[in-house]
Amino acid sequence: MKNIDSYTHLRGESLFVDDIITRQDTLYGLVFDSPKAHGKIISVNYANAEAVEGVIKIFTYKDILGKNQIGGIIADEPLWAEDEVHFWGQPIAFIVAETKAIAKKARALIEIEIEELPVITTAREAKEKGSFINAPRSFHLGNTNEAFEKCEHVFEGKTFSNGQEHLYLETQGAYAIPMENGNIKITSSTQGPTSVQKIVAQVLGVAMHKIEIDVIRLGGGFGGKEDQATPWAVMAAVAVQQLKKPVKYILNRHDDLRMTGKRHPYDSTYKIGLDEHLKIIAYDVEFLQNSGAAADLSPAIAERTLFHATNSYYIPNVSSIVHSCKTNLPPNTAFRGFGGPQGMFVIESAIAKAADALGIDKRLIQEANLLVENDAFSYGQIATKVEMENTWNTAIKQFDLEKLEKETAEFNAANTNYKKGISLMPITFGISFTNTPMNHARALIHIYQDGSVGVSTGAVEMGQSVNTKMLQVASQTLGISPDKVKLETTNTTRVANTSPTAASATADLNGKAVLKACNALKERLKVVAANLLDANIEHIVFKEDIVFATKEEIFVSWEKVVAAAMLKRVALSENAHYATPIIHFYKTKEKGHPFAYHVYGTAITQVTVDCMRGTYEIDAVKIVHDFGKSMNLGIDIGQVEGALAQGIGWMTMEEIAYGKDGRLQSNALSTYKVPDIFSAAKKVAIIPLETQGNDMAILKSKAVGEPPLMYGIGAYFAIQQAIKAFNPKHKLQFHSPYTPEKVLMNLYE
Ligand code: MTE
Ligand code: LUZ
Ligand code: MOS
Repeated sequence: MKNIDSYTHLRGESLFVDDIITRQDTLYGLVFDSPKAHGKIISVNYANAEAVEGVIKIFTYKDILGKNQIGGIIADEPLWAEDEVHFWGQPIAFIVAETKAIAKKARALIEIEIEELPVITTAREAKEKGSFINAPRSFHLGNTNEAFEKCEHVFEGKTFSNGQEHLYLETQGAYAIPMENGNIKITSSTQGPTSVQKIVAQVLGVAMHKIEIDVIRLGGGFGGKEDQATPWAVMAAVAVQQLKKPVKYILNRHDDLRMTGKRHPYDSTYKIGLDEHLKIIAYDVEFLQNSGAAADLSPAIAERTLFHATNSYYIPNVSSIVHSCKTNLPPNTAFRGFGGPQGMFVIESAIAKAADALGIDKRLIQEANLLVENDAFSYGQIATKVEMENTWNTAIKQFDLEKLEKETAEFNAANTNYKKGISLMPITFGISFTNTPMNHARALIHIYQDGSVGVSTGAVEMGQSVNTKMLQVASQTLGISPDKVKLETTNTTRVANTSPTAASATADLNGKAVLKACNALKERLKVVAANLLDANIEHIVFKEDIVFATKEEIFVSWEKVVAAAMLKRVALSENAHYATPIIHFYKTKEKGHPFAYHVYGTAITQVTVDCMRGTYEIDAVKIVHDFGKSMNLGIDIGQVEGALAQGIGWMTMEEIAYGKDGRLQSNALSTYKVPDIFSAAKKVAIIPLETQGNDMAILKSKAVGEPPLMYGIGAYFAIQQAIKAFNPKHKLQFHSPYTPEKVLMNLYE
């Protein structure tokens, strides 16, 4: 089944926030943000801006009737700066005008005087100065101190992985309209409708029920709209509360790039110990997360870094610590993988360093340590239904790694100016929000009296096709054709108290709620059908728009059963709740069973480096991925391909640059390069691993949104291999992204 949005997407008919009908009296908002990264606000002069014809009002923190506070996990972030600014791009005021052009003109006329304070842009510097968001977290397994003593080989090193811009096609934005009695309805481009509702209520000083959030779909989120879609909706709502007129605010690309946070850069230090059989006995790692100027989701992201610090390997002695370092950058935020990729880059670097020092293939160390059944993770969960070796061995066999390696060696022997590299990248990714209480969802299903069905859930469609999956669950469970089912918008008045669409768990959580609701409806309809067909309830089957009494060859149409149910006054609506069973986590011990299950996979990446220029091509990425029993292979393969491209971009070309003054230098698409069709892998082959699937996953079809991003890490190590082939004296560096400039330096140093 195709993505149900593909028809309207291709015709340009799909609706996003900026496409919905605006009321005639709509006003337009625009943020005035800090032109300095850190300082005391001495004065702001709004007089000239206010004098522009068509400017209605300029809002500042003084206009807030509730709390000037939007922090989700920690209350450390004002909506609008008060006396101090902490990052370049921090919102200070909100201009509301008759048109966008007027607001823009007014913004240029605001004068601000800031007494500058020292600016911190790197995590290392923040740590030296003791600037943190919160206390560090650490996980421990076994005893690393004792274990290192016994190791045959011990290696230490440092790594750096840079941030990443989400670059959702649809920029951030919201449209707020006044309803009666001070109620406000907001159409928002958010992954978290409930967070928007909650924070709007808090800032306005009103009850949550006065605020309705509606989400049609997002033009991409990638984590960038899990928390950071909120401020714009709140600002529009503050203006609506006081002006009683609709207010729209859609950020332009420059403003969005400058003001929003990105993937967290990490500075890390590791120590790895191996025995004579290449078994990793001990691993010690310190992560310095560059959190930016406020907590945002950083504490949760830091936690996931620890969960994935050992990637797909069993290591009996682990000691890991993460510091969320407070810097003067925009608060960094969720991004596909949520800290997991940053953790995995370090262990892969440690293994590469060890292999290089020992003069062996990295693959041998990887292979000797792959996770197997009943191995313990450092956080206490015991790995079960492990498919790690299965994906690894299948990839090696199906893609004939031996032949690929032979071809690479032959090519490198025959060419001086071009070198090829090859790498293997295993992934193991935990599915569930690491914060256990977030793992629940609801669905509300209406069967209308003509037999058509409307499905509402807490899931937000952002291109990942979750709506299509929800539709499949409903149509399969009710035994009706897909065109009888409609997916409604995501709305807080229909489905309340939702977790954000995140953690790759949306289809599982919301899908299980849809399944439950449909089964409950079916049970009621079975009684009606049994009555109509004069048959036994146990024999009633719903299939292809017909309700059968099996064995008896007696049947009636779905529509007739629904119509009969209506006459018999049977409830045709159902609201179901699903909460993931089993999972738990004890924060005081840092142990538990946080994940419903893990997703596994292996990627083989082949690259060719042009050793004159430092440029490179990704020749092929060959993947064996554990989809469980995929409910929609077209969609799931699309997710793998997209995540892979995004992961390769993060590792190779996307270079976020801030000046020492904290100003974003890569502030446009001319200075920030994302993968395009020319830099995409020339070939991508994806083999679904054959398994029985997992019952914790919706219809046994495993979560797929984030895990494949980490296949992109393989590109870094394949490029490194090619460099090494050209320059055997090269001292390996673990500093991503591997831009052509860096590759060139590495080839000749
Ligand atoms: N795919 C598209 N096309 N657009 C997106 O914004 N977000 C990713 C992933 N795939 C995203 C995407 C992220 S960060 C997550 S967490 C998951 O989708 C969320 O959706 P799911 O839980 O339904 O997988
Ligand atoms: N968001 C979140 C996430 O709040 N908790 C998580 O564990 C998570 N994991 C991945 C992506 N987003
Ligand atoms: Mo995804 S980073 O969980 O939005």
